[in-house]
Amino acid sequence: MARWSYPRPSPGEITPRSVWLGRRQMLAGAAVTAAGWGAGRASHAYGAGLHTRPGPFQATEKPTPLTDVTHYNNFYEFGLDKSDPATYSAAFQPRPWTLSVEGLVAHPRVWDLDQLIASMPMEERLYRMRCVEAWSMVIPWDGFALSELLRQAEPLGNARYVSFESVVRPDQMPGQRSGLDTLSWPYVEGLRLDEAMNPLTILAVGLYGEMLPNQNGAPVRLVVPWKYGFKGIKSITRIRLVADMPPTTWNRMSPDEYGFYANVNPEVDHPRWSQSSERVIGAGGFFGGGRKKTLMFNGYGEQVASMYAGMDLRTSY
Ligand SMILES: Nc1nc2c(c(=O)[nH]1)N[C@H]1C(S)=C(S)[C@@H](COP(=O)(O)O)O[C@H]1N2
Ligand SMILES: [Mo]
Repeated sequence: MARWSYPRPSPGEITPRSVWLGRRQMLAGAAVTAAGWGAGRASHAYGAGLHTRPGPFQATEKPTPLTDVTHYNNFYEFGLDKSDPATYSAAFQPRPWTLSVEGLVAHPRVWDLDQLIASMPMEERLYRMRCVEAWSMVIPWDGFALSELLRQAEPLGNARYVSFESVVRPDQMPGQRSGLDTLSWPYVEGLRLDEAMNPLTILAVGLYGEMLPNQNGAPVRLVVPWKYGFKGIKSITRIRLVADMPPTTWNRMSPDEYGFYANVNPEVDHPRWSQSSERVIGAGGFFGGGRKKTLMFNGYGEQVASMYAGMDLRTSY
């Protein structure tokens, strides 16, 4: 298991969000615009935004414009089209929120999310994100390492996997109402314990320095940048340490197409399309310029490849 810990910043070291967002805005050029911050903007946002400090693992690519990050989403609880989550998530209430950490741990606990956020070392991490549908974005997430939370819960010796569960609220999530039940609810996902403890794995509670918009998984979602996007389960209510490999939504729905591991791998095609390249959302549109080659482990091999040494990644896809 990874035993990684970064130094906790003293309060004086924490960069006010306005400062680093300013830096990010310079990097992103005109990417951050008021108009881009559209439907679903958190009405409950902290007045001053989220206080984070730049963490390790900053991608060098240009961040995807905020308007694309918040208007091209997969979140089946709000519909199937990429534009549905922005359109239909405004009534979702992400606060108050409890997140339970349970199962094979010495210290199970039901957290009030805001108390958890206040107690965690918050970071901003610019990550490359790659969807199984062969498109990609670069997103400045705000959050904390999942390992910090799991370490506090103290996994027991027989805990080998971590399972995650999304909220079920048909009254606020039109995609969960009968007749529209495209997936079985709740949406569930899982990681091996070492993957969950890897320093790249975070729970995100914001992006671009603001509270997570509803369509991006408010108020808390998983981000695992070397895996296809569907592993990044949104609106999480329950984290459970378990002994056996847990079921995952897309694997359950179509096991031939979506495996448990779901590592980004340009050499293993999806049965219905190639994974060798990706469409870069917000970069040059559909006509050239906006495509690039997909990298093994989404370019994070240095950090994660050793976890899969000796595994046949064609079988364990
Ligand atoms: N609960 C839940 N989580 C989910 C999904 C979903 O439908 N429901 N879609 C997944 C898929 S397929 C992707 S690509 C990412 C998209 O995250 P984004 O919209 O913030 O880019 O969320 C993932 N998490
Ligand atoms: Mo996806």
